[in-house]
Amino acid sequence: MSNKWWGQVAYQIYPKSFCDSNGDGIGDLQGIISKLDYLKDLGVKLVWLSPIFKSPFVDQGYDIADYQAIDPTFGTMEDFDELLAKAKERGISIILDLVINHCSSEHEWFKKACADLNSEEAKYFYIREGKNGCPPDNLRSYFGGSVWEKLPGHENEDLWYLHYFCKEQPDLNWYYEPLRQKLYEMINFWLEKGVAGFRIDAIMNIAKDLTFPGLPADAPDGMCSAAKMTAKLSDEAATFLHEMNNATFKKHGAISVAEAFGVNPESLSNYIGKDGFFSTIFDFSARELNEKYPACYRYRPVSIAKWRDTIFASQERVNDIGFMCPIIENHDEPRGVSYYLPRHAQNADGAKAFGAVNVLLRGMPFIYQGQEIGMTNTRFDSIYEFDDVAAKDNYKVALEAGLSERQALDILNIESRDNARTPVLWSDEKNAGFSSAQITWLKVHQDYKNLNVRAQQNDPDSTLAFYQKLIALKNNEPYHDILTDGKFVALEPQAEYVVPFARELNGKQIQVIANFEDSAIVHKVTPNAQVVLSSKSVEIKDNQIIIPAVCAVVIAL
Ligand code: TEU
Ligand code: CA
Repeated sequence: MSNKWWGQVAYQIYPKSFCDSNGDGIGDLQGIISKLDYLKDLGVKLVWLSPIFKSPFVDQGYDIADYQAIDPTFGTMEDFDELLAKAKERGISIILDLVINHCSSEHEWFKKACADLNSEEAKYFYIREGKNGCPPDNLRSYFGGSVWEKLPGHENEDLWYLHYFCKEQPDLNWYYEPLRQKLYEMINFWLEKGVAGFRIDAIMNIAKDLTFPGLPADAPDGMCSAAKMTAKLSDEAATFLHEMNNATFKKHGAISVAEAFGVNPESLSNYIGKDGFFSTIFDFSARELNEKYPACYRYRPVSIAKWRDTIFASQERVNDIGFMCPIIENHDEPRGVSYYLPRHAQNADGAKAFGAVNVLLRGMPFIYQGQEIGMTNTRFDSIYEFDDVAAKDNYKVALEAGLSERQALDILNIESRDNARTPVLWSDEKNAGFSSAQITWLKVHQDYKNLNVRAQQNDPDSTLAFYQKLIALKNNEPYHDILTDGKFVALEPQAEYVVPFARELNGKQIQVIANFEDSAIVHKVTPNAQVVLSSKSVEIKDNQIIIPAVCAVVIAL
């Protein structure tokens, strides 16, 4: 049995919403420890924890105030060590979230920089003179407004600092080598503690044009999205990424999974090839279809047919280069079943069929917490129920663009990151068994009475049971090798909403046919075909399978 990381299935935990052990309404490390057997039974071998470090939580922990301290909200370093050890006992490796494009404005580095412009720490940030009282350039933050903010303590001077995300997330100056060494020391601290590696946050943004020229405006506000500058500089980060890999991950044989938006396709082999900067990157090609900048109210729905064509092109491009991580959702995206599937498939049947695609595509799939039970978008009835800094900005921009409050709220219900951040649904008890608190930090999904882990754990036909079978198929013989190393081959869709592909190795084939149509399709097979797994009952008759509406079939040839 290969121990190749891409032969595994991974899982993302958003700690604030996973499980609350002490009744404060917020998830924590002891809550995760209490669910390790659940994760073992699911069959996942690698778990990514979204940030658990000291933070003021302006961007839900992606604003780190101390890279080597656990935030008390989540527990203590002893809790973390216990989690690491108990996960290891269950064959589960832990990777942490490496947020190094920026830190928190509460970090001591930034406080020292503001207190003394001649300090060493002042060189860790981008502090620049304005232009006659205006920001140095016209870039717009990912969270709205200028990427420049007046430097605290110097408000009556024309001094600004750079933040590609919110103003409480000052960008770190990667062009200052001592800062990079500080970051590498921190990375090695965690690797020496026994974490298996990292998911690397927003890493393409570390490349900057130090002349800060700005870009032509992409909206009436006269600004241009910072994402466009990052895309323009996408090959600039290479030197830093190569240096970081050699100074940290490579030395420890660690796995590194980068959140790399906008990688230049010609440079992909530098990122995920044999000697790539990273072990792998997430496949965001479907997410990137929806150019949400400068505002999410301009989103365009992405059909499962468009999703298929985009992901298939990405799979074919990567076949001979390396491996990526297929996802259908994460903590930054709405639930995949709600976002990509036609309305008649936004249910358990659709969740199972989409799961078959996610888990069996080539690469290391990440399942996002709650995806395995078929969680869909949560219904938010007021802007005050949203928590996300991006949601609040998108709402403001939508109203400024002339949309009504109802229209803006409807779009946030489709697009907001909060859709993925509501508590995991463990049972039909209060707060869906997530917490014993009076209220939870974010509202609980409206369907928790029927849609929850406990209701599915004893149901062999549940979404959860189907995910366990899918993951077991990949984890075990006889299909582990073909599902690990098998080439991706796109098959001809029998209809618009069909996602058909194969994995090929040494003359053998595993076919995955996911039918998201609202009617059955016919799939022709060769005489030696055998149905390995199916989300609804099917049979092979006269060398063909009638695949019912909203059903996925896995066939061995
Ligand atoms: O996201 C980086 C990022 O560029 C996209 O996720 C996008 O900008 C964001 O979703 C806004 O819509 C990473 C983290 O995944 C995200 O949660 C953080 O907010 C962000 O970096 C800043 O650390
Ligand atoms: Ca708690």
